[in-house]
Amino acid sequence: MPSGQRTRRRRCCSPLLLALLVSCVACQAPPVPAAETPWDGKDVFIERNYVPQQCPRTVGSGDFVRYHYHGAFPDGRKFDSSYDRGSTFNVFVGKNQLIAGMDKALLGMCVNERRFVKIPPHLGYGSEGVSGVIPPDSVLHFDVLLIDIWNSDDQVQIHTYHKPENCSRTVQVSDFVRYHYNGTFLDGTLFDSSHNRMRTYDTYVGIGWLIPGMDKGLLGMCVGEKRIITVPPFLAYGEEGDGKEIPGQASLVFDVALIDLHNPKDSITVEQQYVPESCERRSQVGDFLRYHYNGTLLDGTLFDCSYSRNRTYDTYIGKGYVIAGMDEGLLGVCVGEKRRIIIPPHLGYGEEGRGKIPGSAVLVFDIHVMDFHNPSDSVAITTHYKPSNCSVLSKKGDYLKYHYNASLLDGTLLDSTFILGKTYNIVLGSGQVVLGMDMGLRDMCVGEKRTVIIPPHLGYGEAGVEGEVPGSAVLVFNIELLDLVSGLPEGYMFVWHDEVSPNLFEEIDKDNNGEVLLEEFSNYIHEQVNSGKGKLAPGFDSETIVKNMFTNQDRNGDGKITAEEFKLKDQEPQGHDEL
Ligand SMILES: *[C@@H]1O[C@H](CO)[C@@H](O)[C@H](O)[C@H]1NC(C)=O
Ligand SMILES: *[C@@H]1O[C@H](CO)[C@@H](O)[C@H](O)[C@H]1NC(C)=O
Ligand SMILES: *[C@@H]1O[C@H](CO)[C@@H](O)[C@H](O)[C@H]1NC(C)=O
Ligand SMILES: *[C@@H]1O[C@H](CO)[C@@H](O)[C@H](O)[C@H]1NC(C)=O
Ligand SMILES: *[C@@H]1O[C@H](CO)[C@@H](O)[C@H](O)[C@H]1NC(C)=O
Ligand SMILES: *[C@@H]1O[C@H](CO)[C@@H](O)[C@H](O)[C@H]1NC(C)=O
Ligand SMILES: [Ca+2]
Repeated sequence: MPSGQRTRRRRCCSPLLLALLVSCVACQAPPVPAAETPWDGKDVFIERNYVPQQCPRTVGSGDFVRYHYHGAFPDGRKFDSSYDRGSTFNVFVGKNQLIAGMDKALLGMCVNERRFVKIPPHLGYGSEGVSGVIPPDSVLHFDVLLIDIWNSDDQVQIHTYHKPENCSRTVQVSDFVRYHYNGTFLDGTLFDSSHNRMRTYDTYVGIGWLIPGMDKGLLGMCVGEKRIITVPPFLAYGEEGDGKEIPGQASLVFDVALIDLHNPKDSITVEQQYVPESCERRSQVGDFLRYHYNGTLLDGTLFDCSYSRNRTYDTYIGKGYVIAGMDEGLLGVCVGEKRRIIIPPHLGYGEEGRGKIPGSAVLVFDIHVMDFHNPSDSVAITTHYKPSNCSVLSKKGDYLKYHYNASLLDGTLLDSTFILGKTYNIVLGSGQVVLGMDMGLRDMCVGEKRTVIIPPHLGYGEAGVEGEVPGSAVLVFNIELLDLVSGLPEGYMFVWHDEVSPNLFEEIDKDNNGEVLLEEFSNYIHEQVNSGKGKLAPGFDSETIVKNMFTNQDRNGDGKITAEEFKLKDQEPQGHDEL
């Protein structure tokens, strides 16, 4: 209904403008600026009431606009208003879809700009007017507020305003992303925000889960990047809008911060950060590992770390005790190694997440391996030095004096005779040391130096030693054997070097009263030892041994041994320890 009709000029004037004119004349003001010269009614009159500071784009011919307007006659009577309908007027500019005056009036406008416009009848509805609404030859006043502009040639516009230092991976088609966003219209009105829901928006990219503009606008983004993605309505919700917050033909502006990124085809990524020079053994399925870790999300948020608990995380690997990605990432490590293991959610905590870990989150574990062993491990012995005449080897019952330094696999010193300044002395095979140590001290000769590695099941077990040895820790002993006193045959605490006297009882029973008291017995045994005829088991308190021997012979417990009670070991029905 645009009108090209020429009509009589100068039909009416705005009362407001007349008033201005009068007042200016009255006050003898300097020459009035061009905009304030009286309107001759030949062309559209435009007054820019508000122009926003930011104006990235102005209306051109062929653009599609959404605007609000209030239309009135010069006397102030309203003839139409978009506000009354509660929705913007949506139309192409410069395509004769508007009255000529409005097509002109909108040109050059910014979003959020407000214009007061006067349209003469020949650029409005002419001498015909609009039946019942606009009388013939009406000048029309419009108060116009521009809400939205786009053009059918528009593409998705991407403006990156923050890019992280490191960007090793960017969003590709079929990736899964988690991001925060604020969605606004071009005029700045917020229509949606992930922050209101207190969680990221999680979706696949490029496969039609999103509006086409977002499917495209997220491509090439890296975690930590922030972008403004401006989407014209034909790549968003189109003519209909979404039926809720988003009206038809609305351009959308998404302020997006990418938090997380993976592809469902991803496996874990392992970045070795430190591998010790000597690495004789690498972890395998079934090994038991102790490690420290920091667990973060891709955006750097720490969700868990072992350090805060002051103890390592201990687990079997490759057996499903930990998340699949960790089970895999912990294979092939050396003791002392540091690695970063990046785990996609399908190998982590999945769509559900857990605790501080959001659903579908990629996990980054920085791990430091303290030690590992296998439950089938025995003691590992490495001999560093062996004397040339190594003929006497340690065996069960021998009394040993040795020096040692004990440490963990990571080198932490636990204990040392070097610090104590004296040897450690034990009877081998008597349960005075942990089983692994007992094994590690066998078949050793004086002067020999060894390293003995003891797995926890042959050491201090899962419990460890409070404040000294961590639970499930592998122990490393460096040992030097200094002295060895051969023990007695198994089961004996005292032996004769020569034949045993046939009248043994009578020899012991010095006063010949037919009874042997402890004192008599003790004197006799010590005499044998001192004269080199007999030998007590080394490494034990001799008084204790003698007392035990006496008690064993004093079968009725009356404190005396009689000839009937007295027996040698080979006469015993089943092994007593003595004689
Ligand atoms: C970026 O990567 C380099 C090399 O991988 C690393 O040294 C640096 O710390 C990284 N910077 C950030 C901010 O992560
Ligand atoms: C969205 O708005 C919130 C709250 O105003 C702000 O903290 C955040 O940085 C904005 N941008 C994104 C991408 O979330
Ligand atoms: C960890 O150890 C440090 C220093 O030994 C101590 O201050 C802290 O309280 C401990 N934390 C826990 C959780 O045991
Ligand atoms: C974990 O973080 C702490 C503190 O930043 C750091 O000292 C430690 O080396 C980190 N551990 C690993 C395995 O990266
Ligand atoms: C043999 O070893 C013993 C210690 O076990 C040592 O006292 C002796 O000197 C050695 N003899 C020779 C010939 O090396
Ligand atoms: C223990 O460590 C000390 C100091 O490093 C060293 O001198 C000594 O030879 C070590 N002892 C053994 C048995 O390895
Ligand atoms: Ca008796």
